[in-house]
Amino acid sequence: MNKKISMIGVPLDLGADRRGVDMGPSAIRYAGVVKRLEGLGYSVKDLGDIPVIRPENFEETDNHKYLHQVLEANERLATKVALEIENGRFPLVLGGDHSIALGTLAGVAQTKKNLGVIWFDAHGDINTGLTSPSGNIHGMPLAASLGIGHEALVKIGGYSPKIKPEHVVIIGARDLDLGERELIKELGIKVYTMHEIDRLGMTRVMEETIEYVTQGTDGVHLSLDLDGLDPIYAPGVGTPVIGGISYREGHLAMEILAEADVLTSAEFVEVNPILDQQNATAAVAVALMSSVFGDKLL
Ligand code: NNH
Ligand code: MN
Ligand code: MN
Ligand code: MN
Repeated sequence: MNKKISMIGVPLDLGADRRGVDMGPSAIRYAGVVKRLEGLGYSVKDLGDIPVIRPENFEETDNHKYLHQVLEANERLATKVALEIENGRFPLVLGGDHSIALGTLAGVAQTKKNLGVIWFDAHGDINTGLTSPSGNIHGMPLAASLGIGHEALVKIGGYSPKIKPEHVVIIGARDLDLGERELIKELGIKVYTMHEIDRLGMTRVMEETIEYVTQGTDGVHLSLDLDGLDPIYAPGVGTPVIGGISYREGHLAMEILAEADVLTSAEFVEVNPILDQQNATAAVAVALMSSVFGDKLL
């Protein structure tokens, strides 16, 4: 693994239309992310937060809430991520709601034309304005990154698509909207729902996932939504879904990923400390990061 990490916070909650997740980057820093990664031998440069413009009033464009603000923050994020990669550093992005994957992927895929993506989430985030039940853009970043959806979202960073369906794996899904199920089937995207995780076990799921996302790819991005974990372990998320990945299964997944040594970028999103006690979910995020960056436990 690249030993030079550039950490970028994105205090955006407009993609989830819910206050509190904008404090995710602070909560994760407060939980001690820098010390933890330095303790593992990394040099961590904290680049601070991307500025987010907060509108005075509610805004919506064709079933996309706060489209302009989400676009603006993600354009800035894309530029920053691309620059850090150019400088030979590993981008670690802290959310913020999951719409920030738009900017992260737009930055990463500028140099990685065949990027593998592991989407760890209770949800598919593969809605468009036409299928979204909420109009929340955090439910759309996977579709837009594949080149599907609102023109402006699809074109973040000035190009499209960022990724290809055959390079994506979704892990932990248990709340997929109707339009998402249809698109997943149409595109043939590989999904390990909770059913497959129960059935196969996390070890096999991760071994297959790693094999899959490294076929014909030039890098692997981890997009980890904390709501992939069960709300017992990660209660501080805006859209908790019962029946999720356990604390140890989550760690096992990260440890297997660390061992495979394939990641080239990562983001941890949807931490909402307002909905939390004792900053528990940010602490879980930091613990998972520690595992994925190679903490051996012994
Ligand atoms: N699928 C729902 C929607 O699009 C919920 C998305 N919420 C998330 N996604 N937290 O990860 O509105
Ligand atoms: Mn998500
Ligand atoms: Mn989710
Ligand atoms: Mn739903």
